[in-house]
Amino acid sequence: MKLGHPLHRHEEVSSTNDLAKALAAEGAPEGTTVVANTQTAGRGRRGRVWMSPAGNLYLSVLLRPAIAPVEAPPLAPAMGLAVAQAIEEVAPVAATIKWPNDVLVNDRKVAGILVESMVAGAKLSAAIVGIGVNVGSELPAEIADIATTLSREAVRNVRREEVLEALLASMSRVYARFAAAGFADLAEEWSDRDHLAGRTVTIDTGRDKVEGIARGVTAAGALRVETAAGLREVTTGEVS
Ligand code: BT5
Repeated sequence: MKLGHPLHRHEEVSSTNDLAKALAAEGAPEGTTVVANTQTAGRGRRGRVWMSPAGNLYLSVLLRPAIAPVEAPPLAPAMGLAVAQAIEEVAPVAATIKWPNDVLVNDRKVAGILVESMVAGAKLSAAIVGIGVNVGSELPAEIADIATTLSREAVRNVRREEVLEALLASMSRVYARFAAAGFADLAEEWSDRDHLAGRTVTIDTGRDKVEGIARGVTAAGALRVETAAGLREVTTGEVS
């Protein structure tokens, strides 16, 4: 499966995920991709804002994996691996992945991933993988301390198009492996880039707060946390 076909390019959109969702609802095929130069309502998880100044990369890829909705969570870390690989192809940097969905360079966020599932009955009809990569635009002051751009880290002018090309290729490779063998096939490579391993974390799962030391990911893409009460596996949540 070569993702990125058909490719819909826009100068400005509300959110590429919204356009991809609308295309999915109209029956667009797997691989359909929406790219924009800027977003007026870019979003992260849980209603957070994704700052989207012009010139960075904002894209959404429509996937139609043959999995149940409960099997969708590992798609985010899987795509995180694809983003990290693409970044390392275009820039001489080491990219780490902060479970479940952040990609960091030198401890600062350079890319974020938002996977939104579309469900029809008991089935997953589509998964929209939205990715924002800070390529080279000046970042807003609010995130200056926590975020960075590829051009800054690479100390050269990285082009949007080269990132897009590398990203669509790495996503295609990773997705093919995910579809064939699940996250298990990616877990080892993911672990090589695990930003949280060995760190003390607090995870808000929505139901409770899990505190402990991050001990890597499971074959199912869950985060393993060593707590005072023993090992816990967290499928989704917010890490702080
Ligand atoms: C994410 O959310 O990291 C997922 C971001 C996904 C963005 C893409 S862009 C294309 C597609 N269309 C959309 O509308 N969204 C997707 P989350 O883990 O909730 O992180 C959000 C937090 O990251 C914010 O609260 C800020 O602290 C920080 N942030 C916001 N904009 C940022 C940026 N440009 N670079 C780095 N960090 C940012």
